[in-house]
Amino acid sequence: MLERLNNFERAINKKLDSFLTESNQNFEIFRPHKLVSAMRHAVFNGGKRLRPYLMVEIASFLGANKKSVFQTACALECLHCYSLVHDDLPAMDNDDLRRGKLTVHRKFDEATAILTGDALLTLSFDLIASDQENLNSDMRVELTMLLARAAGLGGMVGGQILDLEAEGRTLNQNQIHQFQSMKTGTLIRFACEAGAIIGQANKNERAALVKYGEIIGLAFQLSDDLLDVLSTEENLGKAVSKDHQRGKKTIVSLMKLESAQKQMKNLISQANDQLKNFGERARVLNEISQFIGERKA
Ligand code: GRG
Repeated sequence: MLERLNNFERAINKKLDSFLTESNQNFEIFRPHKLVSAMRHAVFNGGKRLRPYLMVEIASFLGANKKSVFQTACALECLHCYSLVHDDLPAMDNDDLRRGKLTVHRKFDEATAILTGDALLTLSFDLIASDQENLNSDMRVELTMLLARAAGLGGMVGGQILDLEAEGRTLNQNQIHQFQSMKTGTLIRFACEAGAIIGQANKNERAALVKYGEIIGLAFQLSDDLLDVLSTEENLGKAVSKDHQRGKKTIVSLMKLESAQKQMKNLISQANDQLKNFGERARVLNEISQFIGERKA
């Protein structure tokens, strides 16, 4: 799995590289060198590319040509990278390191980091809406709307503000699940749904893949919370124990470590249950859920 993810990383990086250049596109006036450098710093710093990988694998096991998914997959990765740049800002998590490298506001400055996030977010919508191999305009409109809903007010951005508001307050497991599925889960769910749309899944297949995405989104967040407690700065490439220090609410802060690890096993098995009707075709998705359950970084 790791080797395939690494191969995928090389392929998607090549495509991302083609979009993050200083050459103007139609209707643009000029691309400032500093902004392009900061965007490239935010994007090319060793991210796992898990969300685009999920999207491409789902669409391709459903029969789509992998190449026809790459631009939408890049759009999602640009949006994910924007969220990390803004999350690291002094007004939010105030982190110096991301993926073992200086965060954008530490390498450049705060204003540049804000604008880098803004430009990655708008580039994401540019990529998803503009012409793409084998994607008709109806598909592109649906993908654009779903990405906006996943990333915005009632999705990732909404989840982020609920998370900030939760610091130092007492929340139950359902409340934590709600903001975590908004903050982290929506982009993972989108990766799966977009793969289903591009692969022209039928109604039942699409529903199962969306459910799979929701469950692995929760598992991914739980693994992130577990790593914050169990891993080291060297392994993760960012500061650890930050959740506890800031009074952040996580499932791990509510229960014993062993219960959280048990919950992780349950989530992985529930995720895999969604794949039963796909048979051998979905084997790579079983491997992805396993990878999330056992990930070390
Ligand atoms: C600032 C609008 C705004 C939103 C921020 C994504 C997010 C919302 C906050 C990040 C906080 C965080 C660490 C959440 C845990 C899950 C997560 C998104 C981890 C990072 O994703 P990975 O591990 O990162 O896929 P790489 O570096 O591999 O791309």
